[in-house]
Amino acid sequence: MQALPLTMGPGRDRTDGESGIVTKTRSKTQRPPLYKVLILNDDYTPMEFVVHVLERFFGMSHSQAFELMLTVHKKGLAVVGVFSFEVAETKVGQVMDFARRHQHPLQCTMERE
Ligand code: TYC
Repeated sequence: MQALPLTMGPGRDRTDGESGIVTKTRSKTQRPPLYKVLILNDDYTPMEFVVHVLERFFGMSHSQAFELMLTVHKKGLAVVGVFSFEVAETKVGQVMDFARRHQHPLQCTMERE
């Protein structure tokens, strides 16, 4: 059997029943959608609480967290990170639950990128 050039990258071999010509089915790999996690400003949540949330749930250093908190304070909101649906959903839940338990009105949401 003759070797065929692989010009189409990875894919499944198909053999046409009649002619025996080998063709390739292009495998279009779809990337899963990503979600932005946003944190929103409000007038009541203490700045230090927001900094703590960013350190605790988003693995930020104190200075990174402080800087992002100030961005939210000044601009109204900011993207904290971009994650898969499941990870974004978990982080939003953790932040909302933590804020509620401390009786702060801090809001955290997610949005498809
Ligand atoms: N605006 C709040 C204050 O002045 C601080 C704050 C920052 C609250 C960021 C929420 O996501 C937030 N105490």
